[in-house]
This record gives sequence, structure tokens and C-alpha cells, in this order.
Amino acid sequence: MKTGLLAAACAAGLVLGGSAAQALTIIDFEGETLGAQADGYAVTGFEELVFTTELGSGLALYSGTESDGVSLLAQNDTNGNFIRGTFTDGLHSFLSLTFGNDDPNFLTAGDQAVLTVFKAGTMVGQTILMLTGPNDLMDQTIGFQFAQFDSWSFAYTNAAGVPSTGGAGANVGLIEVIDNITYDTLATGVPEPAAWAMMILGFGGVGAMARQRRRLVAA
Ligand SMILES: [Ca+2]
Ligand SMILES: [Ca+2]
Ligand SMILES: [Ca+2]
Repeated sequence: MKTGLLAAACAAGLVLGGSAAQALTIIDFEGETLGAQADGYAVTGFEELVFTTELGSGLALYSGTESDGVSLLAQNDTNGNFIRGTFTDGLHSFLSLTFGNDDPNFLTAGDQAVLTVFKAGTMVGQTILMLTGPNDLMDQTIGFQFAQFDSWSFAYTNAAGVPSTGGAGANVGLIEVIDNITYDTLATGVPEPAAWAMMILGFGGVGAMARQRRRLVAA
């Protein structure tokens, strides 16, 4: 249900986006096989985004009452592990994802969700959100836009920004669970009429049109 709403919202964005119209890709992991995944995992058809973990292992696909269908997580959370994503198709400038698993039994005051973006390994931006109303449900969204980046990380940290390394009652015992990963689609954007005119004048347009692909996920 939530995925369908998100897809609809993005479709509306394509229509109403004005001069900045762009296609968006959404990965919601539905249809993927549950269980452990090796670092380097990518969803078939979305190979441009490769998932890894900070510590080299612990990726898993998961589905439970607190998640949004199938979701991606990084086990476990007594060792500072968290999720990384690397784009193999170039620089992006928009990213958002839903997250949750903010179990109140494992939460400490000040715990936060941190999305950091990098360009060629150098941090170029960061979004920090406090965990609002801890309820163990995936009901928060975090995002970043404007600066260009080619990789990102998502981590739960303590109030000082240190990735969680503790268990219940000591620092945080939260496991990152993310879903509905949405990013600007490179080389498949929907050109504005003026852009089409330029392409037709400059290149004949046919070749460029033939390479266009739409990768929006069906709800
Ligand atoms: Ca999902
Ligand atoms: Ca973690
Ligand atoms: Ca929540």
C-alpha cells in the first residue's frame, strides 16, 4: 500500500515537475528472496546501485510486521555495522529512503538516523533525523538532494553521531532497516519539450530515444 502511494506520488512529480522534470527509480525489494545477502548485492534490473555494509557482511532481506513488505537491513547492531550504497552509473543528485525499526526497547535518548552522501569517497552532504515516536514501524523518510554524489551511507547513531555499537540499554541496539530507495534516474530522464527540440536539431534524436528506458517499479 505504502509503496503504491509512493510510486503514484513520483509519477505525479514527473507530470508536475516543470523544468526540472526527471525520472525517478524506486527500489522496494518486493519479489526478492528473503535472507542473507553478500556485500555487493544489487536487485536484478537495478544493478546501478550496489549495497554493502560498513563491516563487510550482514546484509539481509527481511519482511516483518514492522517493515514495508520486503526491506533491506544490516545485521547486527552490537558492532557498529551500517548500510552503504554505491552508484555505478555516475553522479546522482537526489536520494530518499524510508526507514524504521526504531524499537523503543532499544532506543536511547538522542539516537538519530544519519544519511551521508559522498563524491569520490569525500563526504559532500548529510541529513540527520531524530527518531520520532519510536514505534518499531517504518514510518519515517530521510533524503538528500542538491549536491552530486556517487555513494551514500545510512546509519543509526547515538547523539554524538557514533554508529550504534551497544545493545539494549547501552547506546543503541537498533538495526538499520531501509526500503523504497528512490533516486534520480540517469540517462533515462524525460526531456522537456525544449530539450527535445535541441536533441532533434543537434543529433536527430532517434538514437537517444532508442536508448531511453523507464525503470520505475510497478507498485
Ligand atoms: Ca519493500
Ligand atoms: Ca547499525
Ligand atoms: Ca518509526
